[in-house]
Amino acid sequence: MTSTKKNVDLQHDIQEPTPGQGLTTDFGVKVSDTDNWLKVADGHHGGPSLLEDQIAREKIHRFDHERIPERVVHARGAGAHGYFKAYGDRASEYTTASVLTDSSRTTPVFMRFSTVQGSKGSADTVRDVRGFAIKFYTEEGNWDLVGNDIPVFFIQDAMKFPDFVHAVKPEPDTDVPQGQSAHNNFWDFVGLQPESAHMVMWVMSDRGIPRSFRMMQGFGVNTYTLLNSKDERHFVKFHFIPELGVHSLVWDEALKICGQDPDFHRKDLNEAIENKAYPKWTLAIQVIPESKEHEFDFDILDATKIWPEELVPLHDIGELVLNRVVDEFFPETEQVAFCTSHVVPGIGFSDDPLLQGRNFSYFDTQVSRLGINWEELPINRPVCPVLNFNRDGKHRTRIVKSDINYWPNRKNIGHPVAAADGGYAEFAQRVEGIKQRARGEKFQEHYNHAQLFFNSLNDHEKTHLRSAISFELSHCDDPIVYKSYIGVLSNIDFEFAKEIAIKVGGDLPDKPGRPNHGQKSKSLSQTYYMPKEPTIVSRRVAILVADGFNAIEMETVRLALHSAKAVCYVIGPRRSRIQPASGQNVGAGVFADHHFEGQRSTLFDAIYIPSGEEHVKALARNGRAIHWIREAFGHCKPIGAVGEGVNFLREIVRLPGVKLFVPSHGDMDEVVTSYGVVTTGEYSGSSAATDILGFGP
Ligand code: HDE
Repeated sequence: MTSTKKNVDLQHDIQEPTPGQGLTTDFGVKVSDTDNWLKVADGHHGGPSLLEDQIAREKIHRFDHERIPERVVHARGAGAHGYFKAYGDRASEYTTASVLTDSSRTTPVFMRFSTVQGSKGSADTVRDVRGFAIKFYTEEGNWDLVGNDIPVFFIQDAMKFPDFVHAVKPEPDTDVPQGQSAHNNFWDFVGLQPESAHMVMWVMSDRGIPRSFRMMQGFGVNTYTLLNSKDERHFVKFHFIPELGVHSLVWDEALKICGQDPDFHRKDLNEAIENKAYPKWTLAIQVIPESKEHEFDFDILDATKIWPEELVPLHDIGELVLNRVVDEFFPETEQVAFCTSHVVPGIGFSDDPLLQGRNFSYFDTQVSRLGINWEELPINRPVCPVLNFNRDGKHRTRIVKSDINYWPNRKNIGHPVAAADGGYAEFAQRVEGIKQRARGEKFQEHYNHAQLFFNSLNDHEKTHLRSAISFELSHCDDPIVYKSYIGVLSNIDFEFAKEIAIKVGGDLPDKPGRPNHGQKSKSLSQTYYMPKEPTIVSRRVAILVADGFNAIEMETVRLALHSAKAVCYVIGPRRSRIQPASGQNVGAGVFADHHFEGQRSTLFDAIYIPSGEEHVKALARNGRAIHWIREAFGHCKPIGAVGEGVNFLREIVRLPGVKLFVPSHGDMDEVVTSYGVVTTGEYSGSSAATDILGFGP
């Protein structure tokens, strides 16, 4: 692990209790009894409790005040530490920000992923946008890039944010639903706000149910600006591309994992870091020189639009790596606080009306969550010197030894620094106009990019999109709501709108709204982001065994999986030793990590069934083991089997219309007899295993 300046800085605040170390009160006095309140012994019940007991009172007081308000949005989250490193000085043509241009630096980062709708205790795998917030602790101060895993947003103007959030959050009368946008108020709002059409398509696509935080793209979403040493300004969009590719769950899996392991994404992040499979992203930028600001048929400051890569290419400028899990959730992940307004010299804002509102909102919300001195908290404080005359306020911790707390002063302490010496300088932007409540002309167009996104999806992505929207609209019981949304959809794609109308019982639109322009952009389908080399690094493989399995073969396969950096778990009928096939050394048995009921196939990426006659007979008698395999097959996961394992696999996935798919090995029988088999529930529309087995799409 790289020891960054922030890791060193946090060392001062990290306390590591040693075994046998005794308890104290908050004021440092040793505690001799933390289990019994001080009482007047009456010989019967222990007697009345005394208010005098300052030790018990302190314990209860502290407990009573443990909670702080959860974030009004993005309440559910997980965080990790890491670093950012620029690739050479590729970005110096655009910016003076050393964090982006100085490859000799390792800039510490803290990153928090989140869901938007649900409260702090909601499940990880709900359909939602994921937050992708990064705090860069640069030498020039903190830079917070508070992004999402989707490149656009629901609204164009910050003034609509409270309406949007009220509409998507649980309804005010019942406080229902939790961790879901599948309800009347959300679809009512977005049906009446066509500016959200593009974003709704993204959230309903596979992007709304990522397999892992580590397999999501990240986007700054808003348009920022970069300022170079010649005082030239470029508009910029930030993109993070995951090394492992962009991958999603299927909806049936996501729904089940909500119950089977609501912390799936949090655990996945920690598991990967602890196994040293450090999550990694390439930072790429899209830049538009100021002179070209108006050359596009969309407004480049409109956060409901993307900048298609065909028009504005990406430049890779650095990499972001997460390599340390948090030591304690509350002081780090809960108290970390981001502000879009926190930028460093060389990075600036644009007139993007969403960004302008965000720049007000984040500081404000931190004051309500954490108090005015929130930037002094260890996780939030910069690694560079901080000096100013902001003083006092609740929970002030910094002590400044000086008789001066104002500017100007006779000692010249705290003087502003000129831009040439690293002071933050705003770009000298010429502004003139009429004060009015209005949006630009190109902000009025809402469907071109929604169509572009829809057209760019491949067939299975469209199938998933169709079933996601149908699921959500089926949860709306007010017909006005789903009828109105079908109207929005018919402006995106008429045929698609008709299919949804049939599914959810809405009125069929009689004529297309807007004709579909038919254009595509290749980078909008997530399959575009497959890693260059296929990899199973950090993928979870379940090895299903029962007594009598072939342990020697299993260990060979397990070793191979390990060396390819997959994470293997043995699943058996009980969480204890599982005996190997007769004739094999009993010591060669294996201790199961879980039993069949304790974990489900949904929590794994692949399954392997070793050979062994007795073991396969036992699996065949176990309904849950059969379900494991059928479910994994239905979710199109790779299933490897050898010897008797293959026959078993064949038996239980032999279904009318379902083909066993054997990647690259050709004829199955030949493969089966010589090597074993790897198969997946091939996805091919209505005859797919997913449909027949009832596990999707
Ligand atoms: Fe946020 N948003 N947001 N948001 N947002 C918050 O700040 C807000 C928007 C995003 O892990 C809040 O600290 C307004 C876009 C993330 O701590 C709050 C508007 C994007 C996080 C707030 C937006 C985001 C937040 C709540 C419209 C993607 C979690 C708690 C103008 C680029 C950060 C907090 C974390 C959190 C306001 C729109 C992403 C209330 C007013 C667009 C990832 O300040």
